[in-house]
Amino acid sequence: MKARIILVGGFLGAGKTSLLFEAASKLTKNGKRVGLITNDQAPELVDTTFLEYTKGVIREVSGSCFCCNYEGFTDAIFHLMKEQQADIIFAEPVGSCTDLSATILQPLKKHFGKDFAIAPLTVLVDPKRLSDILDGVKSGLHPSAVYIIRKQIEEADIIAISKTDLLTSHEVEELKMRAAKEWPNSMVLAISSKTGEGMDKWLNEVTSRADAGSKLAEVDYDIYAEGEAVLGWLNATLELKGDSIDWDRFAGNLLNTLSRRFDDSNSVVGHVKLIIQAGDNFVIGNLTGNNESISIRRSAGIANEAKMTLNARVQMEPENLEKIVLEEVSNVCGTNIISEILALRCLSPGRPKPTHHYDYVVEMQ
Ligand SMILES: Nc1nc2c(ncn2[C@@H]2O[C@H](COP(=O)(O)OP(=O)(O)O)[C@@H](O)[C@H]2O)c(=O)[nH]1
Ligand SMILES: [Mg+2]
Repeated sequence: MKARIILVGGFLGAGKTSLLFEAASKLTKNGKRVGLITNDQAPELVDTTFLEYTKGVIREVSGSCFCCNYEGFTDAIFHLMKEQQADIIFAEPVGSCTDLSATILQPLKKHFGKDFAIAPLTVLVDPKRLSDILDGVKSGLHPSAVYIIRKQIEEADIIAISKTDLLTSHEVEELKMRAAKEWPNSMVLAISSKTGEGMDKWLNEVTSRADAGSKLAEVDYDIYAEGEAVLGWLNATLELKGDSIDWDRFAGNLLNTLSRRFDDSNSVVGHVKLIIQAGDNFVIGNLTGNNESISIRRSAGIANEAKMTLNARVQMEPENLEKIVLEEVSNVCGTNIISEILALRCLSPGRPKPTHHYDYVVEMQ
């Protein structure tokens, strides 16, 4: 059996990592050898740390997105296939990335169509963002960032509405119908990683179909570059030490104060996530919009020492983002917790320069 590569795209906070976590855990339990490829502009990724808990095998491609580091991406695929014997490889591109059909799927089909199977491109969309887009409502996101989301959906083989546990079944059906009307050439599915609803149907599609990259979106790279450049990007890892600290509470307090600071400066949050590991335990915290969007899952318990990885993508200058994050870490640590920065990268993504760009759909033999 050929290995299979499954790409799951979608904007920051859409639910990609949560879906991959559940899918990888499920397939691993069923005896599959699962590989996972994470991706970011810089190392120190919360997603990589989190996905390590699935028992899958992980490869992180950092320093550039998949499309601009196609070699790095294909090296990761071959490593997982050959060295780790992975049967199924999930890959999560950077949330602000689009044009994956032209820059990743077509070249993969052309170069490696005989080496591994390539699943249809799934693009996850948060239901609130999707209905805002369909209603033409400005959610505070820069118009060029909204452009990126539209292009992501446009090129999808499968549009997957995420977090359906937050909607009534009537709302889910209505949203599915509206999406199907707007993008009639794509399959529209609805999934909740939280309840597992829709998961088997989606897994069935991506593990059996081979029509990857059936369409191309026409992407204006000036607008795309602007949509990415408006985001400040921060990845940091810190060592934290104190005396019997409640790390779940610490995670909640930090996300709360950060959220307030971003709201005060009218800076729209793409995604702020953190993972705190204390011994064998971990807590993962997310902020995907305003203060109400804070979610804290799992528990790191009470311990003296912990390691925190924090990733923030916020619509503001990177220097300002770094200043706010460091100030609030220091405030929440107070006099009880000593923090030491182990790694810190802060940037604004440069103009995307894909390794390959196909202007036609490669047919699979
Ligand atoms: N209610 C609910 N929340 C979800 C679901 N999937 C993801 N989330 C939340 O959405 C936020 C972003 O999730 P994540 O998987 O990191 O998104 P990514 O940036 O697309 O990888 C987190 O707070 C998750 O807990 C879901 O099915 N239901
Ligand atoms: Mg993710």
